Amino acid sequence: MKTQRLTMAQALVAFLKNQYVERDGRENRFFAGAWGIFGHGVVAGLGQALQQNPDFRYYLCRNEQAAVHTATAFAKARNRLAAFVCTSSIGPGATNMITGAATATINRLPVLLLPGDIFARRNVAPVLQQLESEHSQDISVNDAFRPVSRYWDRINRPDQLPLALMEAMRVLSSPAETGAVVLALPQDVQTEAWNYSAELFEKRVWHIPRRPPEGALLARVAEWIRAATKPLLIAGGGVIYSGATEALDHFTRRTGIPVAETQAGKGSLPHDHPQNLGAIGVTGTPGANIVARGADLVIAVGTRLSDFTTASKTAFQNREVRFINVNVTGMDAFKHAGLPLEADARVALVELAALLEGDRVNDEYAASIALFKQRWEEETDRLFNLRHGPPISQGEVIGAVNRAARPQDVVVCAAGSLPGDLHKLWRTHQPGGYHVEYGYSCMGYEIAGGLGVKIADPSREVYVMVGDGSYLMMSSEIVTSIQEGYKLNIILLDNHGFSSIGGLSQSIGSHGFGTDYCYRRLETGQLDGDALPVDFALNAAGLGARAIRAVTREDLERALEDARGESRTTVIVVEVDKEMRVPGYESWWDVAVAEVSEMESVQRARAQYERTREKERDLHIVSG
Ligand SMILES: Cc1ncc(C[n+]2csc(CCOP(=O)(O)OP(=O)(O)O)c2C)c(N)n1
Ligand SMILES: [Mg+2]
Repeated sequence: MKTQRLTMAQALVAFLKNQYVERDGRENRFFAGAWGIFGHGVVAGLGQALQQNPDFRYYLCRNEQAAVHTATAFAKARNRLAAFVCTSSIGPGATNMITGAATATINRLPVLLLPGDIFARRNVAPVLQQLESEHSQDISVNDAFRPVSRYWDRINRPDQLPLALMEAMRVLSSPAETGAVVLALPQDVQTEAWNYSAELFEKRVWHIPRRPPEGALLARVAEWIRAATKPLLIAGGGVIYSGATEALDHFTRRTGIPVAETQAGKGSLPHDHPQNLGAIGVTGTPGANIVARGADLVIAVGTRLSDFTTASKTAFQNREVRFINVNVTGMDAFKHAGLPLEADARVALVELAALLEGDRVNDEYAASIALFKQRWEEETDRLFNLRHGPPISQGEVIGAVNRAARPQDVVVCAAGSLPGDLHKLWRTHQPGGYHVEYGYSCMGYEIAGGLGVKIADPSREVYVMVGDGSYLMMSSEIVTSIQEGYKLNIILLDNHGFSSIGGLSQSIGSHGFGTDYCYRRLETGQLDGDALPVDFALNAAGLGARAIRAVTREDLERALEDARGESRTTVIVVEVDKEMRVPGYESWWDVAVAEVSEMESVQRARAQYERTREKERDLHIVSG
């Protein structure tokens, strides 16, 4: 057998360089390189291996969590057909990646994490940053990755590597199983040499399957659709990842079945598509939510059916409603006691469209959809042109950014009040044009994620919309965007705290307690003093970005134009009125209110809460 004598870390990099994926006959290299921050746990092993493999690019980030977000956003923007590796030292560098791992796994996005780990040899323990345990030597902080990863392993001997790598690739390339994959690498083992079989380093192409639907089940699905009078299709992220957007367009035009989009599914159809009712659920449009309420059939395609989509299981009130779940993941296919059509979204939609030839929704239903769409256009225009303030309204800022962006450009967001407002208002033109991480809704994803989106396709302008809270949590990757020459347009909406959780706090009777960025006042002992004087423009300029302050809508429009002509990351800081919110429409979110309290406002909120909760439906089993 031909062998090659390499350190475990060198073998790992040599392997990663040669992994390819192929779908529909199109092939590409799977890993685009490695992100990381070196420390003693990785510098002599993986760090050395990366140095001698310059064709596997190493990217230095500012924060390990951010690097995982960048990698995750990259994979999302590439429809999971490419990914990054993220590495860290042992200890804090590793645990910094845990939040990123959870974000990737919850969003079903591939990322390979290679945290350094404590010595397998053990004789020098405890090493710097080692978590000691009284009951085992076989524990390190990297065990904390186990629940947030889809595959987890620790390479305690160099010869364990090949098997682990095959398992890692199996999971990363699987549409059904993908998420964060963690290979914990003890720092001594990384540097140990082994005679690896040369076969390990040959080019390997992983086929991405398009699972076809089972024939009998597909016929039943078609039967259910034909029998329905008020069907609604929910498009989730799976539609986009599977490249099923054209198939969806064809299916809905042919059948007239309206489509509602989840956060991950937004952009499945252009906003002005005749069957696109827009966002569904807690952050949905009136049309999508009213249609959902009365629907007798819900065809959920590529969606996890999270509480934001189902309005905490209050969205579907028709007593006869049934679910068909088209999904590659069994867990999702079986939700809501639905008919589980475990299949690739594109194949399923193409085959269904053929089976439903000639079958269309009735004229009355079609007319109601057109009317909902027209009214929603009017409502969006109203919110885009409020002419409130200054400080101007968040809806008006979204309108200005939406108008400034070209059809192929991308908006990126993750947490705060922006995702809900964007879900409702953003007019998406092309798949991938709307990139909002709302599985984990992780504050700090925005700028780091925007960088990943930009790397995935530098021809698209990236508009990162970020609240002051998220910006303060993680703006570090502005520096990385400048280092790498990837330009971001960052629009920072400053409302001096949390509009989102502040509003939620008011709705549960707590008056926004603890959600404003204000000085603590001696008189009250509370954070209810003047607003803190954070100068975001100065901060962004200090990190190397071009910074522009905007007060009025006209300022903002000019700034967006300036930013377009810029070659480096530009941060536009605009103050928005926290209380001038985009309303909710025909929906509800279950956030449990205190059952007993001395506060009357809380008691009132609780009474209201108990009434609304009665609408929750656990399962949708229809007898017969
Ligand atoms: C890491 C993390 N911590 C806490 C939360 C809970 N949370 C959701 S939105 C939010 C406030 C975000 O503030 P900002 O970015 O200013 O947006 P705004 O609510 O003002 O629109 C918080 C604390 C979260 N989603 N992520
Ligand atoms: Mg804010």
